[in-house]
Amino acid sequence: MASFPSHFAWGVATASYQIEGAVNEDGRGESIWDRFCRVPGAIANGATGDIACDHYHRWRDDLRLLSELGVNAYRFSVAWPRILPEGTGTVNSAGLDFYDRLVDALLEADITPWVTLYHWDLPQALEDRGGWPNRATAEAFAAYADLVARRLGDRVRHWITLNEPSCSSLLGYFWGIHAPGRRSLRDALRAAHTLLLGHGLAVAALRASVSAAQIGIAQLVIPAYPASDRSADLAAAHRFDGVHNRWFLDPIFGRDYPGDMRAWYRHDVPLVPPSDFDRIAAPLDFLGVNHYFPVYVADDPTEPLLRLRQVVPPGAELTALGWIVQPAAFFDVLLRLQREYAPAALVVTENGAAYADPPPQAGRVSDPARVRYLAQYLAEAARAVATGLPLRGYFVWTLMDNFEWNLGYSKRFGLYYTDYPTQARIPKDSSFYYQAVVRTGRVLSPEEWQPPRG
Ligand code: IFM
Repeated sequence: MASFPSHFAWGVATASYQIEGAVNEDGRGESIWDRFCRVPGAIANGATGDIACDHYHRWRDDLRLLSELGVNAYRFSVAWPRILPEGTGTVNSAGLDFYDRLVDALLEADITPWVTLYHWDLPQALEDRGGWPNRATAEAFAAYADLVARRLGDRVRHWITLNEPSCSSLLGYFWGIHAPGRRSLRDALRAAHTLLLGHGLAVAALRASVSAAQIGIAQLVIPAYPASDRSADLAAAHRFDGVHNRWFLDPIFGRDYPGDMRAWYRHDVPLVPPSDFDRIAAPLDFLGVNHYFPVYVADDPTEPLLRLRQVVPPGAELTALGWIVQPAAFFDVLLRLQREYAPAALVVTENGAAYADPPPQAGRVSDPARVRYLAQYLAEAARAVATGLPLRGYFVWTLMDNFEWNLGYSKRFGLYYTDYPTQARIPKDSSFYYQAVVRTGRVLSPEEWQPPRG
């Protein structure tokens, strides 16, 4: 049985827009997701985050779930439009009060808060001024980070600046399937740069007001394997890696944007002052890794911009999102990050899976596929620890089923089942499994582990 060090951070993760609801309460401003959800056809079944899991009102109950799980860490995000409804300027103190209470209650329950400053809910007012492609948004983000740090920094030591800047820029500004729904490579690359610059400026702001801060960024890492050993496929896989991973990781670790991708993107790469790269590379205490699946990539001359396509190997096991289940790829990611970037520490800030869970029966949900997924991925995390990688924590995505962005409520990732009409949270077997792992600090094989009765 694989084991973890005793000081390991065991947690679950959530994000403001995905769970809070209460979008018009207590002075919260509009976010790009509020606006995007109103675009016909943008979100599955026309869903919105207006109510989501109603966590804004039910957070005390949700904290009880954390205690039930026995986790010692909880990663949540602060909604920028609750704090600064216009993105800059007037502060909405009711917004800060909400997170203030949440932090106090977590500490009382002996759960360490890990605060993400940006998990995709940009104030719409900033999008109206150009959004992330506008360089001024980096300064606005740093000012917001400073504000939150001054309010919570006496109690919160663990900070994550951005969640998955690759998604904010590529899905939001290039493919247009996430808010704000724009489709321009040039804008996406500008957005990526402003996000990274904002990250660097926010790190400086956090260091200035939080003593002994532990600061990181949560990067989505998607390992890309070639679909065949043809050299064109090898190059396509490397290109996918450049688009999704290296473009966002290299500058964080003191490098320029990768040269092969600069050459590929050519005139779409923004011209920026070289000093930006010094700011972006502000030293971090850990690299947050969000990992879910690998991809297999083939060269595709018919695809105009990136000249590649993903293929699914025959017989591959898939989650409800069609994501390939390949636990060994998780170990590869952790090993590679350590070898190529040597971060001070690694923390898995998200890992988990969506499955078509059956409806609850007798107050329980049976989700053997998720139990298996977690067991296999946790075993790889344990292998990373045993190999000597500085892995310091692991957060399951996610506490309870919630608003899965453009997929609305159609996909369930939670350890708890959210019954949206009643807002009941119903434990899935995976919640009991994770509880057992957290309690013992060991990865139990699904075969030897039985869900508790009744
Ligand atoms: O739900 C998302 C989360 O907001 C960011 N990382 C991936 C998760 C699953 O898609």
